[in-house]
Amino acid sequence: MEILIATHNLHKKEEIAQILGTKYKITSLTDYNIHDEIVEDGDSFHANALIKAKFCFEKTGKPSLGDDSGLVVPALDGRPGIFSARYAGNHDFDKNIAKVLEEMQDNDNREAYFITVLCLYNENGAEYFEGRVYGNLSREKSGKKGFGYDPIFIPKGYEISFADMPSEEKNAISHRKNALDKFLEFLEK
Ligand code: ITT
Repeated sequence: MEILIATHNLHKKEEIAQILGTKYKITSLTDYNIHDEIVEDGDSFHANALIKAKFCFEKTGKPSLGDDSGLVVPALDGRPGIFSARYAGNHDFDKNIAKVLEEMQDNDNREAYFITVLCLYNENGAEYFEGRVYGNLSREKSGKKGFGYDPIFIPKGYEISFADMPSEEKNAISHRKNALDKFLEFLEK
């Protein structure tokens, strides 16, 4: 069975493929030669996941899965949140991470979580699945694996960042894994 992911982010596609395993064929917008920029101007993760999934369904006619994710830092009133991809520079993760670390430099409350909201969109409308992983922000970057804010996020119960872990380890506990488990439960019902 094919699952079309409404994303241009190949890291996300790879993670989803690794989490779902070989039972599903995972495709994304690139496989359909769709390169349009999707304007994510929703005011929540749910709204943006819907925008992506609906766009993709309307373009391809195939059931589509949007993934809107981000890093939420309670000590920063929830930022970067829905602005995670463009907090300091558009998809510039050196700048985005530097901004978070700078804003947090005098803060000892380093709690943070990653969230993924998935939206499945097809002729029956939208279904949502949410996953989170809690942890703490480090004081400096560590690790080269993963993507985005992974080098500064240390999940609860660990001493290393997501970017220091083999992908199998991140993908066994991540926000994306937790959301995909709910999606699979729905699919297999
Ligand atoms: P699409 O919209 O095309 O799916 P995107 O990268 O713009 O790709 P988002 O809008 O969901 O994706 O942006 C969320 C940003 O949050 C993303 O650019 C990442 O840098 C960051 N992010 C999302 N998931 C992450 C993860 O698992 N680890 C680290 N950072 C993550």
